[in-house]
Amino acid sequence: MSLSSETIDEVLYPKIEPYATGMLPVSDRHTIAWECAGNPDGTPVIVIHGGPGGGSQPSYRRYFDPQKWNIIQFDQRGCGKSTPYADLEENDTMSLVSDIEALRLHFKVETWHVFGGSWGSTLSMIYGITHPERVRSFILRGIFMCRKSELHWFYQEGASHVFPDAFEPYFNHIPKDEQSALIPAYYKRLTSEDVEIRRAAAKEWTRWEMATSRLFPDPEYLDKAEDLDFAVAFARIECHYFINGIFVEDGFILNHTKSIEKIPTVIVQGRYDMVCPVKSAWELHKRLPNSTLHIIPDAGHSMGEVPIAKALVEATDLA
Ligand code: STX
Repeated sequence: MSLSSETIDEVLYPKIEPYATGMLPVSDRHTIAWECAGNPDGTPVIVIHGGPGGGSQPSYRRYFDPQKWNIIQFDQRGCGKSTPYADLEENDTMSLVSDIEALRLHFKVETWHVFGGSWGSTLSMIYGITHPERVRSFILRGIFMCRKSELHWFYQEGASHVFPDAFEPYFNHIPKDEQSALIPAYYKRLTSEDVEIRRAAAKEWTRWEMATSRLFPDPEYLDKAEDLDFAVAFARIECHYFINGIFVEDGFILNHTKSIEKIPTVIVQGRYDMVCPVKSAWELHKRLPNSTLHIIPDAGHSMGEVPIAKALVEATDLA
């Protein structure tokens, strides 16, 4: 269901296969899966997926003109095809930043465009703050700065006021005496020794996120939570990052916008984004004089929503 008369297939580029894939060892423990698609001599763009723990998807290539772009995708530590799967050791924000640099060096790229939504926007910006000279432009969606206030809004109380029906099973999965702190309660279960406890918690955690990601919930999207192999990595890795405050000080991104303020930035943000409310995009835009903010009036959080997809394709066409 959508307000738009166009379909997602009409606004995105056609499906393409990668022209190269591989695995890059980044530590004694972790190996990162990567894929390149489009034009090997095209303008390089690194695609940074969400979660953390969501993994990159073939559909993400479709936001780029394959003649123009050399599209580089990878799965962050512990998810997608990266190994070891769902592993939380040596899995932190600055390690992911150094993995992105390892990929850049591997592909002999001097500078590239950085494309990311949701947690992908968080990591894109932290990468840019750490290595500003490597970023030609940012194309960001569903801005998430992972502050305590944003985590509280989505995982404790806030989005619950708009989606009380979807919130109920997520909330009731946790016994009463732990309900005042849902992230720690889920963390305990997602890291339990008992695989059934882990899987049951992963399913509720993931369902909550999938049910709230779109203005018009999509049953196909909800099925992601039924895929427990996906859900276990997604929920465990997300919860691990969040309980650790993404391993940086609260407000890190807004405190460091000075280092990225010259980088051309396009922000695409759904007005009715319940996972990452538009306030964060607004605050970021105010701090980045070289940014353009597109608030999409008829969309939520997901890049799979037609009006969001359309705005993202316009941005990559113009970049
Ligand atoms: N997490 C937001 C996020 O980055 C708080 C995200 N939510 N769903 C996703 O990512 C996937 C599309 C990767 C499943």
